[in-house]
Amino acid sequence: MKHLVVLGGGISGYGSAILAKKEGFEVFLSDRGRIADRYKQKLEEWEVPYEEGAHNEERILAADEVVKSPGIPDSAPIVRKIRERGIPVISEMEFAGRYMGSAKCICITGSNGKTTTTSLIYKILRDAGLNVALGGNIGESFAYSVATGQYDWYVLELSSFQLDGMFHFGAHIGLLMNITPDHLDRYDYCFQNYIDSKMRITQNQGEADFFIFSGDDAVIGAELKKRPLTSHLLPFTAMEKGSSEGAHYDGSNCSVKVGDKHLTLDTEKMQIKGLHNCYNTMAAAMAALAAGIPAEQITRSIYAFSPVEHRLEPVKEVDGVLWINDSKATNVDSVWYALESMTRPVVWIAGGTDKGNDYEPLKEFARKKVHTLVCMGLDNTKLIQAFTDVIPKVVSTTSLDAAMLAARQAAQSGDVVLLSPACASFDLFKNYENRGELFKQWVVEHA
Ligand code: UMA
Ligand code: ADP
Repeated sequence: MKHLVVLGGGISGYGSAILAKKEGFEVFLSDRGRIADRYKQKLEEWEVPYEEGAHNEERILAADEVVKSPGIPDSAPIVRKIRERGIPVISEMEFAGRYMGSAKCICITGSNGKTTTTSLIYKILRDAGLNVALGGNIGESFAYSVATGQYDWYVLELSSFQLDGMFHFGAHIGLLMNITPDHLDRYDYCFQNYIDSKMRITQNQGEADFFIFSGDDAVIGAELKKRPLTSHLLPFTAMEKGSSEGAHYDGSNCSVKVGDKHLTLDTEKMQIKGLHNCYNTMAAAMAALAAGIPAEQITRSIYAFSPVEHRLEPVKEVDGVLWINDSKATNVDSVWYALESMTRPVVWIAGGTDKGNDYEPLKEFARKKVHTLVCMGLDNTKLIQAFTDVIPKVVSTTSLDAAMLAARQAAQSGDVVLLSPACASFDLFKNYENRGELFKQWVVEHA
């Protein structure tokens, strides 16, 4: 019997362990930290042996293969030792992909826009009555869905960490939204390493497969020149209208064409706003056309799709001031698109744990659209330095309460108060969800 070790007992690890058990492996799960009670309960139900609090090297190094959770870096000592022994290390996607039968995968990656595009594609397929599961970097794990259900389609959001351990797995429909620097700490601070990881979305794709990508992204354009692809290429653009197939946004409508099927979307009728959401929608529409969904059904689902929580989510309009929660904007690029989409004067709440941000690209929109910047973080020095001569009023605060009071005081009727931090949340909050939830709660209770 093949001996499989699963490293990490989070959502990815427990799903992989259960799938391995179901497929008849002798499986052992090891977590260096604590495993949540709900996952332990599942492991016990499925009679999967596990350990927590340490990695038992002897037991782990006896594995034939290791499935590594995406959050565990290659630099972790245990991973180095596994590799030194020549034991293959794969990702949950690679593992689960072996057991999904004849199901087809739509896989979405990119630095920004993954969750929005994944959720939209999932909605379109589900509305159309397809037998579809959602997974990957969102919701339940892919492995758990493969172990416990039988689906015809999987819509999978893939992080670069999940792509890294993929070797034979191929997406029938692969989407690459954009590539901007992120997670560089996991890629030896080398942008090209991160780019190479993202480009793995195209691996193992053949003539029957589709590759949907941003035709406006210079990084992707340069990569495509380096590698000839045999899949059906479908770019989405807002700049120049390129090939006859693909999608184009002309400032008011999105026209989408895949083979002989096409549709046109009126962006006024869409609930998700801004240029970035036009990109996301064009990509999703092409994926759905490639999956064989009729154009009218796609259009209907798109118009009915509302923003995913914490992504430019309108919370409430109070005394003419609209409060918007964009807590998931944890990098400069996502804030660029948030500011781009603003049509009213802005009070901007930003700050948190800096990820080595360069704020230069935001200055033009900040100058034109923002009258007050409320910095919300333990160390606001960098934001204050960047925007003092750009935005008329810059206020420094070190708590959510103080930031919200300052924003309320600064906002005039007709304004927007936008939480779009450009930073991670860990200085003041548990995570970006916690930051967004507290923001919304404050608006409801005090705005
Ligand atoms: N651990 C060890 N040994 C180590 C280091 C960690 O055992 O040396 C253990 C930890 O104690 C912990 C477990 O590994 O219990 C955590 O594994 P994990 O960080 O991979 O977390 P999971 O709960 O399994 O969730 C992962 C993804 N997390 C990360 O990539 C950080 C989830 O993405 C994903 O949804 C899930 O697998 C299912 O595939 C989350 C995420 O933050 C949403 N993703 C990043 C992002 O979106 O920016 C990439
Ligand atoms: P991801 O899953 O890749 O983090 P999300 O859909 O969760 O992407 O969006 C994360 C942040 O990026 C949000 O602030 C959102 O408004 C912004 N965003 C969404 N789509 C795009 C895009 N195509 N390009 C740039 N920013 C985007």
